[in-house]
Amino acid sequence: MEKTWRWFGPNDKITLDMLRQIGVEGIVTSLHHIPNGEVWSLDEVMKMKNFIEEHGLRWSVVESLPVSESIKFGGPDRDELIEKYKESLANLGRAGVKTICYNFMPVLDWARTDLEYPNPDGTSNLYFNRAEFAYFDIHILGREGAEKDYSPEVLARVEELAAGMTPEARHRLVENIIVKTQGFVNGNISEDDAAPVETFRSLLRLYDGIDRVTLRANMKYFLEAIMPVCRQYDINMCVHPDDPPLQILGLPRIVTCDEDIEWFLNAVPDSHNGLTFCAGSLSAGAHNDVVELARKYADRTHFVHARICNVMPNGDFKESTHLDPRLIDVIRTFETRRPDVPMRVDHAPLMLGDEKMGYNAGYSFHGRMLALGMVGGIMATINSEEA
Ligand code: DNO
Repeated sequence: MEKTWRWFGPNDKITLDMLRQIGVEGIVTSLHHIPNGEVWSLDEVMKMKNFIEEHGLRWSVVESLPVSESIKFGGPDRDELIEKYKESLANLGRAGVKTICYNFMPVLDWARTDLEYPNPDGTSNLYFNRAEFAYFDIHILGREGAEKDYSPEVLARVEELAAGMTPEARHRLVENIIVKTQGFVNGNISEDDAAPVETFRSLLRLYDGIDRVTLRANMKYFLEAIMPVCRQYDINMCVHPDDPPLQILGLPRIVTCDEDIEWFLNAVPDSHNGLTFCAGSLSAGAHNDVVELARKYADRTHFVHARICNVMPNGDFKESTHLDPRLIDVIRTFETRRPDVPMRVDHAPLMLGDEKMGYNAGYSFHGRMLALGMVGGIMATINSEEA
C-alpha cells in the first residue's frame, strides 16, 4: 500500500519536511479553508497540489470533500449543492487528484467521549464510553424519547453518572463529543461556536422524519448524480464508514455493517463508487468481523485507514495497538491484493509530549509515527514472505 498521512494544511504543526523524514509517500488532505458546500476552484486545488509537490510529496487522497447536510437529508437546495460538488470533483480530476474520501453520516462525523483516556504506560488514547454518550443524549441534549434507545444496563450507568456529574465534566463531554472532534474535520460545529448544544439541537431537527430508507435513497441520488464526472476523470469516491457503526442520537446511519456496504455498492454498481476501508470504525461495532469484511470488499476499496478498536462487553470501545492480529490480517489482505491502494494510520496514542502540542484529536505526531512504523513493518514482512 502507499504510505500516506493526514496533514491539515500549511498551518499544521507537523510539516511536510517532517513527514518526508519518516517515510511518508503521499498526503491526505482537504482544502480546510473553503467552507462546506462551496466550489473548490482549480486555482485553489493547484495551489495545494503544488505546495505538496514542492516538498517532494504527492497529494494522494482528498479527505474529505464534505457532503453538505442538505444533500444528506434532501433539502430544497440539494441539486444546486450537488452541481457545486461536481464542479469541485471536475477541478480535482483536472489536477490529477483522483481519490476522494467523504462520509454520509448525518450531523455528527465521528464520536468519542474521552480524548485522553489514560493507559497504564503513561500514554493516552481515544475512548468511547457508552454511558457517557447516553448521558450526553439524555441529560445534556435532552432529546425526546432518548431513553428508549438504551438498554437498562446503560441507563443504570447513566443514573450513576448523573449522581456524581460536575459542571466541568458536563462541559468536557460537550467539548469532546460535538466540538473538539468536529471542527477540524470540517464538521458542523466549530471551536468558536458560542452555543454548540443549541446549534447541535437544530441540526438534529433537520432529520426529523428521515429514516434509513430515505437516507439510502438520498445517498443513491447523490452517487448517481456524480458518477458521470467520476467516470470522465477516473475519480474514485470512497465513503468512510460511520464511526461508530451504530444508530446514534435518533439519527439514521447507513454505512455500519456488511449489509449496508453491500447495499450502497450494488445500488450504484460502478467501480468509481467505492469504500474507505476504515478498519477502526468497522471494528467499533461488535457485529462486524473486519478480517472477513476486508476480504470481501478489497476490490471495491480505494483507501485504507489502518487502526483497530476493542469493544468491551458493556459496549464501550477503545483504540487498540496497530500490532493487533486482526489488523495484521487486514493489512495482509490489502498488501497482497491491492498493493497500490493509499493507506494512512490514525487515532494513535498521545505520547512523549504529544499531549502538550494541541494536535487535532486522534492525530498526534509521535503516536502516529510509531503506528506508521508498525504498519510499515507488517507490510515489509508480508512482502518478504510473498517474495
Ligand atoms: C476521524 C476521521 C473522520 C473522517 C471523515 C471522512 O478521525 O476518520 O473524520 O475523516 O468521516 O469523511
